[in-house]
Amino acid sequence: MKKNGWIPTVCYQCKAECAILVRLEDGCIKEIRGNPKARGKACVKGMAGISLEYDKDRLTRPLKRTGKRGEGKFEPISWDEALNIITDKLKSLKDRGEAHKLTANFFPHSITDPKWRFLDAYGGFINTALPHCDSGKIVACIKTMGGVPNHHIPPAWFTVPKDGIMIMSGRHAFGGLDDASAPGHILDAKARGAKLVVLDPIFTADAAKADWWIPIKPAGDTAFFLGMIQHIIANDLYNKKFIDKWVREGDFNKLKNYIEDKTPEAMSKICDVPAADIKKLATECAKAPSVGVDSFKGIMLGQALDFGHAWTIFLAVTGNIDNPGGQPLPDLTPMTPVEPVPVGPDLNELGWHRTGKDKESFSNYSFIMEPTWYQAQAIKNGDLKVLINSEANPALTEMGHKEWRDAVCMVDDNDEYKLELLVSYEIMLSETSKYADLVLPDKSYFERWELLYMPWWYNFGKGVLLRQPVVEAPGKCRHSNEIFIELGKRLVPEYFTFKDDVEYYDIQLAGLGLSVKKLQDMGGLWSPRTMGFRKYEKNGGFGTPSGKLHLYWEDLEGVNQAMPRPGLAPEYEVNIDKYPFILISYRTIFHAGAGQWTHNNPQLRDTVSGFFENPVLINKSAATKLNIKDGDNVTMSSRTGQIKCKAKLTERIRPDCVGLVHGFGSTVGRTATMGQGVSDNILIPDSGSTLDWQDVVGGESHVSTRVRIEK
Ligand SMILES: Nc1nc2c(c(=O)[nH]1)N[C@H]1C(S)=C(S)[C@@H](COP(=O)(O)OP(=O)(O)OC[C@H]3O[C@@H](n4cnc5c(=O)[nH]c(N)nc54)[C@H](O)[C@@H]3O)O[C@H]1N2
Ligand SMILES: Nc1nc2c(c(=O)[nH]1)N[C@H]1C(S)=C(S)[C@@H](COP(=O)(O)OP(=O)(O)OC[C@H]3O[C@@H](n4cnc5c(=O)[nH]c(N)nc54)[C@H](O)[C@@H]3O)O[C@H]1N2
Ligand code: SF4
Ligand SMILES: [Mo]
Repeated sequence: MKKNGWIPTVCYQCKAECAILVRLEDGCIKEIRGNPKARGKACVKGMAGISLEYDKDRLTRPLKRTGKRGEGKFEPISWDEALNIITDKLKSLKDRGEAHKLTANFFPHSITDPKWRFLDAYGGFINTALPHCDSGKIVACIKTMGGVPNHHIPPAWFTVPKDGIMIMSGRHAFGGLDDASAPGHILDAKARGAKLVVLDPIFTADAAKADWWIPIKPAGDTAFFLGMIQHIIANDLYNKKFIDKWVREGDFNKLKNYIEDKTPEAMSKICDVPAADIKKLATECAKAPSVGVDSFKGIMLGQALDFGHAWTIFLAVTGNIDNPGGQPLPDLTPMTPVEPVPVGPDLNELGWHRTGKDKESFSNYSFIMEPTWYQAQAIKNGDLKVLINSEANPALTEMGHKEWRDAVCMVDDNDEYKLELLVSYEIMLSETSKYADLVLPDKSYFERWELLYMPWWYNFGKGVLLRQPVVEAPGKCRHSNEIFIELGKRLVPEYFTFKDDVEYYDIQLAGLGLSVKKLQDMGGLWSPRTMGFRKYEKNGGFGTPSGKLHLYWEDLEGVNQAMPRPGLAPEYEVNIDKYPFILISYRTIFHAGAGQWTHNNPQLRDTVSGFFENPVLINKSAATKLNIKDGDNVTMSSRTGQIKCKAKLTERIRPDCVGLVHGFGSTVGRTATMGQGVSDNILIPDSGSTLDWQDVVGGESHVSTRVRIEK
């Protein structure tokens, strides 16, 4: 390991995973910046990674619970003892024919992440954070364009031509970074003569840079896009050549019939944007050389799947699929399979851990991985027996976290926990680890090997990035991948014949003529550096069954979703008098998720240069009516909970909305508990216990909930 100089690796202060350079002095990290070779930039969190690495709260040895779940009392144990406990439990689970009752929460850094391999080989169930973000778009991408399941492929803003249009619809790209270089690319495109349009109930940093801010009503985005599509079709502004060649026969006519009455005037009533504005943007988009639409969390409460559908139709009628400045389709890096390739369990047969009255209708959606909050239901039902948590914080991160906490503490008639084993892999203790039977100390992203080759690496199209150790791990930390490989060797050895993680990656890289060592020598990055636009032309069509775009989803006729529905989510239509405001939770550039990592970071939690607390944003006119002044203490209640916080009056939010930064409220960690702030998730209802309708719209209500504010 080098002791001095700049080393290329990959940041993991948030899920964007940007390419960075780390400067070492005598083996100590002194500076972090973006890796220019990968067009990388480091944001404020990325640069503050030094404080994470040397945090006094870092875990350094395995811990075993001594008190009750939730008390957070532990004693140190050896790795051997910890691994024996896990192996014994997993052996007995498999012997009972219940291997699929193991779930692992983790963030897959690649689709053949060793953790995922273990789950497939053992027969367990993966649960990732991914569906929270944009499952509506993922499913739509598969259904309409036959795209590969993909977390998020933002338009490649660095390819936007002059006069191209960039639309942010429920996307806060300057705060919820998907790549720290994206804001710079957006501004560069603007400087080239492209236009930025932001649809957001809050005047965000993006809105401040925009040519046009449209303060849309929350969940109005589907209606807004349908209004634009109607205008484009009714006025013959659509891309006829593209549609004739690439849309499945009959679909465009079905769309034409369906869209006839979705006029900008009609849609305006739903989304609260003047019809003239809908028409203006529609006309501009039809004429522009390219239009890219980025949307993410903001569309998740509205009928997320309906929005995703409207989004793909809009791209199709304007001819903006897989073109520069439009929506790229993924291009998978051809990694070599590691034989024998394990086949995961058939969850349709064994049963997803879905519960509730809409369990059956979920099969319609072909691809939505189970969000964390369903774990609570699965534990109650006896469908989840062992949970291994890593790189996630379900006790805090989600609405429904209270149900999750109750469920993991639930006992059966013999006074045994219904969830038989809960293991949490951590860098530092978290809200979740307080409930764990075993807490395992992970290596930080500065201390471990990892191969990243998912197709959404925004900056260079397909490629491979290497995360490599730049410093030694403290104490007895071991990376979760090493441990899952070890568990694999113990439980399903036929799939784990390679020596370790590095040898596993070497096999995967062989087909590209690479190895970990070679990649290291090349500066940690391999990429042909092409986005590979209009791949459907070369590949003879799209990945759909017909090879054409499917605008009409006949398989969802039964649930009335063959075409996107413009209506607002049911949550908006009830309890308006009692809860007059819509709560919007959003991100700040200083913090990531509800994780310990940034909230416990003194640089990011600093009162002057960081983000210390999360007051509720209220529009001045609305606050005046309630006699609330700037800085007043207020209570905010929803039908599921109540919080107390400070009020911050501003003009920068719609008067019918209030805003709260997501991710606060941790009760562990020296710095995390010093700062102030409240968790938005106390207020947000979850579908497991409160919102019956959510399963059938494919959305999740992180973004907005009805609330009341009182002084
Ligand atoms: N700094 C930071 N960066 C992150 C993360 C982080 O935690 N911190 N997390 C990463 C992850 S996992 C994700 S999923 C992404 C999320 O990235 P984003 O989705 O861009 O993040 P949010 O800030 O939650 O953005 C939601 C935006 O939508 C707006 N909004 C809310 N409701 C509506 C609506 O109905 N319509 C419209 N048009 N707008 C609406 C909000 O005001 C807010 O500006 O960020 C990633 N990057
Ligand atoms: N109200 C509301 N709720 C939301 C959202 C929202 O916008 N509003 N956003 C949702 C979204 S899009 C997502 S993706 C989820 C994310 O939710 P989670 O997937 O739970 O992610 P985080 O909250 O960031 O928690 C990550 C955890 O991993 C730990 N960690 C960090 N680095 C490492 C590491 O190297 N190894 C290990 N073992 N652990 C590590 C952190 O300390 C932290 O405890 O939250 C969802 N919840
Ligand atoms: S956006 Fe910032 S914190 Fe997230 S990976 Fe990139 S540099 Fe790191
Ligand atoms: Mo996310």
